[in-house]
Amino acid sequence: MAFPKDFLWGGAVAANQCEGAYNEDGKGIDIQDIMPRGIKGAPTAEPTADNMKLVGIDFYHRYKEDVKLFAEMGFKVFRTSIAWSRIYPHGDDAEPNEKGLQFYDDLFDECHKYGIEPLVTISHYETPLHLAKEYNGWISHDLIGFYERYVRTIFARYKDKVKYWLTFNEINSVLHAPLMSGGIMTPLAELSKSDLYQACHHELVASALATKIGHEIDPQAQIGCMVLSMPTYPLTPKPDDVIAAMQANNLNDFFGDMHVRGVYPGYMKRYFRENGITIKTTPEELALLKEHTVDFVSFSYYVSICETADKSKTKGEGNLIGGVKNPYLQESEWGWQIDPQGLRFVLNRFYNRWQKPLFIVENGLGAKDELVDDGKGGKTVNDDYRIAYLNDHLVQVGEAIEDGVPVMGYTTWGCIDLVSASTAQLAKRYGFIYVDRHDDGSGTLARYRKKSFWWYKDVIASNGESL
Ligand code: BGP
Repeated sequence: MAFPKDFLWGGAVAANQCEGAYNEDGKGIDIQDIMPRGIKGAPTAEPTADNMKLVGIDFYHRYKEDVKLFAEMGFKVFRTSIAWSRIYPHGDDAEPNEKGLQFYDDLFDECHKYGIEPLVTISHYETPLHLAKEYNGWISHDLIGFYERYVRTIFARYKDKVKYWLTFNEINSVLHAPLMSGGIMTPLAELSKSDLYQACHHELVASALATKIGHEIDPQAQIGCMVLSMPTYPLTPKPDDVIAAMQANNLNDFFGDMHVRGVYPGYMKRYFRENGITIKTTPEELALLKEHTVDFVSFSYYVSICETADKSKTKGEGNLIGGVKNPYLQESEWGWQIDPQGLRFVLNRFYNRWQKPLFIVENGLGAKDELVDDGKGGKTVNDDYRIAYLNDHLVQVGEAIEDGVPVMGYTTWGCIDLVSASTAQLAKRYGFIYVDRHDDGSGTLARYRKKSFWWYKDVIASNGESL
């Protein structure tokens, strides 16, 4: 497998899913602190003890041990997010919280100690709760100004420590999970498409603004967008199905189109027209979008789906966006269909469409793991299923590179076990490192290397030759 010499191998997490310490050192409450059931359950009025994210895996206090383990695997890059509410506890505060800023200084220093480059998501489903309650999240135009203040602070503070930035995690997910993704308190069923696309417009403008500000503060900064990739196949070769799949792909690729080309595409104007969607934009915002496009496109990839014009077909599960099931694919314990070749397909498609370097910043298998004796006096997880999943996907990344696609790097999702976003459970594990913590609140929080830990170490050491 011909991976480039400077390929960025690593792993990814998000602050809210691993840090814990939800109210320490001046952190404000964010929307994850009131979502104990993930995207499927109603939010609570206050943080409740059954919310696994309040403690997470205690990364806030144990990051040194964890970064050391990442270094042992040979990580070149570590993706995490900055929790907005550690920096601006309410989101609209006049001054940032120094203790929150210091935490990320220390974390990034720890990464650099081992030659690990941080890859930072500016906003990963972590809108400060106050912005959700007072402004209804990204529905409000005011959020652009609060986000601007936040990004100015972090770009200025970390410009010598962070080279790679992502503006919004899975920006397209606001259409499907408005509270989690956009801090929008109005339930999805009560939101009009105009509301949702207005929120998208605000995030897209904020993203362009972040790209502008980031480049002004540090001309060397590499700033990317992050989209939830959802390659959609026609269920049959029937032309009606092919067009249905094309339309589904367009609606998803709209977010990448906006970040790369900076203009509302014709297919989107038609979609707005035919669905009675109206949004407010200003000439200044449209100019900003056009002028400040991204340096690279990053994306998550877990599943592909099918689309058909036949509305009687039932939909399966997927990360946030379900789709019609593909009869040729197996699925995970959570019903997510497994399609390694879909990753080669989407890499080719995105590159052909955007001609930008691509970064796979999430891919992995959520599974129930069993901690067993390793026969040497310690404990491990024999996660051959995870190794098979990741190996098959990386082989397809290698194929895409052979196809001529410039791939900057690959960070597996949840390189250490963490709290799942959709289910809010720890039982759905992704890591190379097992964390002894369970959904009933028990566990010592001790860390154990899984079999996949050694496998990934070999992959990185051989730059993909071992695949
Ligand atoms: C993506 C999110 C992540 C992550 C991942 C896996 O949609 O960006 O935050 O959690 O999906 O999903 P889950 O945790 O629901 O298995």
